[in-house]
Amino acid sequence: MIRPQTNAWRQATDLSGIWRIRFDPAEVGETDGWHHGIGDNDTHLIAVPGSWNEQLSEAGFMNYVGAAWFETRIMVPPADNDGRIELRFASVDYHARIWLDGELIGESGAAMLPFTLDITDAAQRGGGARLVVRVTNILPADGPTQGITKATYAEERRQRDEYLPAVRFDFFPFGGINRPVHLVRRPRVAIQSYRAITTRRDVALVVEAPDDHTVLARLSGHGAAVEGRANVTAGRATLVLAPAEARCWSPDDPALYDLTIALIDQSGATLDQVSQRLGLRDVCVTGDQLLLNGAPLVLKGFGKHEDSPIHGRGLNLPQLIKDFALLKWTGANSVRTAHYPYAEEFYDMADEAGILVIDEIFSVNLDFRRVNATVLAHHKAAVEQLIARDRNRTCVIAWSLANEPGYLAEPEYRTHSPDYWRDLFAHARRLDPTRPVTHANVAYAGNDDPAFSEADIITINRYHGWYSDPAQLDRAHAALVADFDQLAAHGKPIFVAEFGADALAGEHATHDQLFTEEYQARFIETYWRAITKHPSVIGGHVWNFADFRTAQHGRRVVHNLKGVFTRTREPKMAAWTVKRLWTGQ
Ligand code: GCB
Repeated sequence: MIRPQTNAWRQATDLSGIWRIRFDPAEVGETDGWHHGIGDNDTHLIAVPGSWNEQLSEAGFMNYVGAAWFETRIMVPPADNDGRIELRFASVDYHARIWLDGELIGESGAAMLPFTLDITDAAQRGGGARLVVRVTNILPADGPTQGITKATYAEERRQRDEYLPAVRFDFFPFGGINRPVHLVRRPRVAIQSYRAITTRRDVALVVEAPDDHTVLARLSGHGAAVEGRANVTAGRATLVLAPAEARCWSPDDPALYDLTIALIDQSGATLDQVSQRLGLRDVCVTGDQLLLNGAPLVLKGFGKHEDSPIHGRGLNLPQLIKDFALLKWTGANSVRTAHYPYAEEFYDMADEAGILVIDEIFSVNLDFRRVNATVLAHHKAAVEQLIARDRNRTCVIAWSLANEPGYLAEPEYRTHSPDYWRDLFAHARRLDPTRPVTHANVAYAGNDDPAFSEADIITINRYHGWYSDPAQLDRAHAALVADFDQLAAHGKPIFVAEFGADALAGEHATHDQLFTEEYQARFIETYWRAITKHPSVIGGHVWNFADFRTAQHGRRVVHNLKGVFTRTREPKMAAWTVKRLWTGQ
């Protein structure tokens, strides 16, 4: 998959701006012909990208889960025989159907992932066109994150109608066009895709393009410029670029090179060119260690969310810059994209800043009473799309295929999941043999979680001292060490992907008291002591980087308050604690 980019051969026009939206709770839009235009009644202005919830809370849409129709006008460039025109949506949450001048041009349920529609033949060239997108934030029951319906409430051990909106996860189901939309013009004869596999010394490229052309690739930076050339046969060209004195990429020295790949015809003319920034590094698991460039890693960092005031889950570039500054300030070297693929700009920043990324698919709390072949097929498709999008990312060091499956400790998890994991992990490894694959285990699924036998890293989320043994840190420490000792029998690296305590900024106590800043700080320090002492544990991620909005229910005070920063990014005491633990200052 090639990202929208602008150069002499490709043009990407960002369609971000103020669009119009019309909500459709009764789902009459299609029969009433809204795809020809959403009309003037009951419409609102809305920023794209952005979630509708907080933008339009005064109009009553804070908790809206359902269909909504977006409309804008686009300018389609004049016809040219050498070009294709595409619309590229970086993510529409969670499902989209798209019409151009009343004609259906496509749909996608790829939640939190991009999709592209070729509109070369559909669009009237050289004029304005009406773009209408029907979005719904209802999750289907058979996706890798299963949606919830009234019908399934009864089966849940928890009363899901305690939640507004009803969700099966602990974050807010923000709806909307949450990432940019681009109108892309690319050459008709073009580079289709490429794979860049790096070591510490070189990059091996596999470029997919039409036969009888030549691929010319160039890697430059840090005083080096190397070129390679290969002919395309059977749809691919392969070559290796090796700078004479390669400089490795790492969190301490995130040295990136500029990679450009050009497609040349037999007369020597350049038909297409794509580029990206790329670092030279390798990553692997050996015994119970995770190695970056041959040296054992200690992962220090956070689970995050894409969440900010007013934007919701919508791309918020100033906050992205701020978040990376705060990550560096704490001394973090890594992040897990809990619990879904993030915007591509996040990975740009991680590549530049030297933040290692555990890239997670959108699969939360998979309930194995309702897992079937269709769920598995959708899960595999999502893994495929994630890897297609992010496989050339230097920062991505591992794939996480699920967060907390078997969360209800349902007996079906033991019986049905082994085959499911075998199939899913093998699928991910086939698509990318170069990175470790893991999943985040919940305590209810046990230290003998069936997924562990497939995983390269034993990843766990633990809340001893919070959801169990509240305010008892000695017991929490003992329980965590007992987990580590049991898990070490797998003979693989152990990683604590979540540990944390809620703190309401400004709440204090001299004794251990839940929800105080002191307790959150002491909780993190206690866990960190155990994490750094155990030889098989390769690090931990505090849950969470910042407070984030959740559905409303009795156990959350507006937000999940486990952030070491507030939702508006002020530090709590715990932020200073992690800074001291991770930087020694
Ligand atoms: C978890 C989940 C995460 C929740 C967190 C919590 O285990 O993976 O999504 O937000 O616990 O705070 O309860």
